[in-house]
Amino acid sequence: MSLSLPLSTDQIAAHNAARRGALDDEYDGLGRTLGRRGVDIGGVKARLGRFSVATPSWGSGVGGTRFAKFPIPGEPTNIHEKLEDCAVVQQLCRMTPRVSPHFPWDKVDDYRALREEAAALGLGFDAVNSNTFQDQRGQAHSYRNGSLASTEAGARAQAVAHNIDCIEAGKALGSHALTVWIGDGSNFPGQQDFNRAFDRYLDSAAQIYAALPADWTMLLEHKLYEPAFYSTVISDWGSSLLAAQALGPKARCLVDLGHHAPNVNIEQIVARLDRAGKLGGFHFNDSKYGDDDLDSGSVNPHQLFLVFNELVEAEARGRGEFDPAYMIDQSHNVTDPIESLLSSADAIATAFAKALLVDRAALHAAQEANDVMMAFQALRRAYATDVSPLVAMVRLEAGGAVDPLAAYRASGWRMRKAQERKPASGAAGIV
Ligand SMILES: [Mn+2]
Repeated sequence: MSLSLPLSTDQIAAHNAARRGALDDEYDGLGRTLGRRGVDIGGVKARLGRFSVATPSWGSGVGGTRFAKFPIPGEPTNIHEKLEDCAVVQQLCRMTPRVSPHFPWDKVDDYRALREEAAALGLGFDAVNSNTFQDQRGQAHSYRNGSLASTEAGARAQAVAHNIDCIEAGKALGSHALTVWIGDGSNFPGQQDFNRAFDRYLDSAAQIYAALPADWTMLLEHKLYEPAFYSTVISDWGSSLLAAQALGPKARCLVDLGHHAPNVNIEQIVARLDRAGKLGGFHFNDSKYGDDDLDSGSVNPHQLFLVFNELVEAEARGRGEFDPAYMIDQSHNVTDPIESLLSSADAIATAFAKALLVDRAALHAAQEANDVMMAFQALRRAYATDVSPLVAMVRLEAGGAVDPLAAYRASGWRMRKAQERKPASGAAGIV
């Protein structure tokens, strides 16, 4: 299969050549700083170079709020154009080699052909996502009263069948995970029996679980509220963990950073789920008030760092095979989605790089000695380090751009696509 990357490699090479001298200088300076702390920058660079995060197919389109969506010229309107844009992101940052598709939005007739199309763009596929939170044209049963947890047997069976269809599509795409999020819940006290709804969910989820191939993971995504505003069936990590434990070893919990009550200690949830052997994956985004789906690290980069600090701890603890599915899950309402994905990939890599710099021995010794200030300083010193030359060097060595946003703007990609692609609709829709 010959690669057909979307952007000119000559243009990226020229972009990098103009920045190489300054980057080498800054990288060497950081290397000396870290060397004085006993940290080998080459080792950190190698570890960071193995890190990757999936992009969501829907994240390449302009999102919307419940009020409106404002499309931009040249935005993608189908899975083929979405793949092209995800390939632009990957070509520039070299950290997002897989796309996570969402069905039925990304439905095609021939998934093997789609897999080849993606491979030619330098992409593979990550977890497949089902959608039983909205009705599709022509379906027999409505999800108005819920899907996997509905009181209506027909709606439950239809939702189970859709998830099994997603697994089948995923097999052809080379995926190894199914992410299940349901909007089921209630808007009024008394509307729904909490436990009977949970039991119906477990019964439906078990039927999906039974259809999973041996090497697949079923990722259960919880969310506190919305669209149900009084109770949600899989509302928090506790319900998610109970469900994952009931279903079996292939079921794990997925943590979306925006799906918690305000001020919840998400990094502690990460540690607990890892301890239970049920940490399955992440949806990265950021928020100020609720499930805002803002760009990763844009509001609270320190929280992102603390989450990665727990992930590095978890990997070091080595509880079995540690390989969480990382994905960006954002809604880009007021930016060019490619720019937001590039900025987010950079923020995620930055948080991970800083977490790799934590002096674990000093941290653990301070914790054991109850030396509160030095334990805190072990984290603070890592967080305060400017790792941007390291992150840029990893990108450069992988074939990406030193400054992805500048290279993207110079490419004129969106303007070219505005000439070629048909306009997107302005229909609103939270995803
Ligand atoms: Mn999510």
